[in-house]
Amino acid sequence: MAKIVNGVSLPNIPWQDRPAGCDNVVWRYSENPIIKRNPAKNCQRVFNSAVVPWGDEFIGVFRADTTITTPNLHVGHSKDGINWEIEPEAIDWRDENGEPFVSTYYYDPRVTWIEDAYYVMWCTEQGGPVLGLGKTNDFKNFTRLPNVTLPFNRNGVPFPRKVNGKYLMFNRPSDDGHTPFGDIWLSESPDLVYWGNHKHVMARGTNVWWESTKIGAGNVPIETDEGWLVFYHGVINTCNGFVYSFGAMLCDLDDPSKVIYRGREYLITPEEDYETVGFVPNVCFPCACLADADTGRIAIYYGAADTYVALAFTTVDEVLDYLKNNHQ
Ligand code: BMA
Repeated sequence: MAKIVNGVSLPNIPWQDRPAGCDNVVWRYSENPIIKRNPAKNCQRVFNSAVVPWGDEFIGVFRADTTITTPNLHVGHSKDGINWEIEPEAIDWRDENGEPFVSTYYYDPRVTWIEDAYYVMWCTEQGGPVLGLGKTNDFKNFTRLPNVTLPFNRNGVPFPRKVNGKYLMFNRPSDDGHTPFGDIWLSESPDLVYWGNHKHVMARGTNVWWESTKIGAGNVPIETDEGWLVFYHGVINTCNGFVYSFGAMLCDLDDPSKVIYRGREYLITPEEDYETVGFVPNVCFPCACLADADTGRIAIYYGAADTYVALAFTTVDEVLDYLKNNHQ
């Protein structure tokens, strides 16, 4: 039995057992999508969002596209991790002196507790898409730190703790368009400001077509006694455009640039109407997981068709067992 390490007990994690007759490693919540169109004022489409436990409840940072389509980040609250209330006003980011620190867009947030605060990493604008970083302790006051990359980089995922004395993040150097290429890289920092020692982790697939165009880390890595567990999106370019699926990988605990297992198949690919029909059809894009250290249950939050938030389930054992038997 694989174990979650440095995790929390989450007896109230959203959960459904695998449906009878289904033998998928990851299975969808039957009432998906959990966030539908226009869930709050100023939020026309909410997707690709990040959630964390908050006392006995849950809280999160949500990507919300507006009536001018430009995305903002909004706080959302939930008692059960399924029914969410999204705040109508976007997060009011301030710099370390309390002055407004405004960018033209904010998207694909990840959130994790690191040492003293909840840190948010997302894609923002500074001469092109770059990764932004900020922190909060109360989800009311948000402080921005300097942006962490040069252009162009739009997929950043922080680790929940230092490894060998360094903060880490997965990221994906890319281009200024819709990025027809992209691999997963690991960067480290002594202070969350200066980032370097960049290491190539994993290239897009070659003979495995579902991830042949680009790949990008999804959730903040889940620490298990066998390695860091990460769901990652993989993209294929079809004659009708990109299709985003997701699979899983396990990285070395001491050096996460080393991939122990990379799953061969996708675990979720667009199949349901809410995944295949929307603002951008055929997108399943994981940005967050909740994980219960007691049972090994995992709830995966993913954006569907750049329009909805959806939920899927698995367990640490199921995924690791799968990765051991079906890796590339
Ligand atoms: C990526 C990002 C994601 C989006 C995806 C599919 O480049 O913009 O936010 O889900 O494209 O449109």
